[in-house]
Amino acid sequence: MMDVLASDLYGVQALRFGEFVLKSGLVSPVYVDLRVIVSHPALLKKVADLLFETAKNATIKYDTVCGVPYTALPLATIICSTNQIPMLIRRKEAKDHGTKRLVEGTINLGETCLIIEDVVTTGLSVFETAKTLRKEGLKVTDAIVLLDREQGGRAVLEKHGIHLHSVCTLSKLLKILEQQKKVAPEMVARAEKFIQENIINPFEQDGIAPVKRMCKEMSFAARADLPDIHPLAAQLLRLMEKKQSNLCLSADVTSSKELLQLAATLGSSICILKTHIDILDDFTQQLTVELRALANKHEFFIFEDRKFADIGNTVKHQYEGGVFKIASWSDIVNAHAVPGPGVVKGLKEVGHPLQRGCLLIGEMSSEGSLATGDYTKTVVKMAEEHSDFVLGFISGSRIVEKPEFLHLTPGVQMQAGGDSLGQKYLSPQEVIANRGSDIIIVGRGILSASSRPAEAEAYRKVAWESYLQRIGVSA
Ligand code: S5P
Repeated sequence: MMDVLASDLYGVQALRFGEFVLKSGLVSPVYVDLRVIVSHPALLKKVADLLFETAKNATIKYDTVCGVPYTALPLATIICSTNQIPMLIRRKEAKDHGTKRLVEGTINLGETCLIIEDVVTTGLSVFETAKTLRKEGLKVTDAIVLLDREQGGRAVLEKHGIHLHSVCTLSKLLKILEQQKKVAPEMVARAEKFIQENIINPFEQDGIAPVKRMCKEMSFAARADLPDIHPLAAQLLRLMEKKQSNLCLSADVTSSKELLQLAATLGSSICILKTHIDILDDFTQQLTVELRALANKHEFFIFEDRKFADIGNTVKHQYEGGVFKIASWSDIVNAHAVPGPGVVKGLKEVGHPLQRGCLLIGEMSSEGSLATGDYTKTVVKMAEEHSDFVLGFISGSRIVEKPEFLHLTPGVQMQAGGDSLGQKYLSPQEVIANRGSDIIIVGRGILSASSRPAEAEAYRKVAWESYLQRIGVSA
């Protein structure tokens, strides 16, 4: 499907290669102009259908649709007319007299409007459309775009409460065109370099910096070979490739028997088994021996989700001793950065000699989490300073473009939504393909299924396919 789209867009010169002077004065090797598709009705319809499908797959709930003027207007029209959805039109012209409306169509206060856009670079046009719609009393939570140029728009929109869902990214289109031998590899490399080096932030004065992309999408196997990778991360990445699994099971059960049963029956589908050892009613050291044996047999890592958050000296004891003796059986632990670097130093004293690894909590999946913005940036800095022990993050999306670090994302279920205690869920596709995380962490999504092994396989498959899609390999 993407292959056809890429060659169609190339065929109508929506993508051109050479030397183009942009408005900013920069000389770009690639030029994207999707306005031309209005002259190609079959392609226009195809693009509209793809946008609608993307919204459907992301299970977004909305009442109306609004296209960002101008190219997305006909796209929104086709979507609304084909699927019988009410449409809104945002006026782009400045209001020249008091009565002129900024949004045309029936506005029902509190309804949700989905934004449609052809291409997102900085995110500014989508943001302005959302601002206008919100001023009119509408909710805007999501935007669908055909092409994400990956130059900062996604992060900017996220900051403003808008999830961006893209049909395709520019780097992926470039890869496909290279495979199709339509564009020379040197030109693709130049275009990719240009994208990566030119993140544009229209909100600079607001201090909202988008995530800067500094690396190409690499496979897990290639990342395992990076010279500075944590040895445990390298082992895990290789195991993920071998088992074709980027699924971590959150085994949140209260009996040892059930925990061991989960490890035995789901072990072959997962790369990590995550425990909350302190919720067990019947913990014994024998359990950890049996768990380790199952981890060796089925080849998965054990991650005790202890979320250490105290001064270095205390966490050292909590990690090494007490009833649980976590360091003796858990490959990976995690920690909050809130106490400062001492927490990592304390854990490292115990874990480093045992070749263990630690994940820092950069973001949380729960409603109202305080781990955002500058806090998250500080967490990244702390990880970089202790990369001999910290192998990655718990986060909702990729928070740093260093392929040595792993990103694990909790709050995942097939259907987006949440629970009554503030947990928020995103789909595996969204987390891996769009948000650039590496591993999904799934608990109740699997535990509450009638067949846990079948459900675990379903999650494994969709998360793995999303990873393949991200690195440009069709599943
Ligand atoms: O931000 C977070 C971090 C973690 S580790 N949000 C989370 O939900 N978790 C953990 O992931 C949480 O403690 C639980 O064990 C698991 C999610 O479980 P689920 O049943 O909601 O999938």
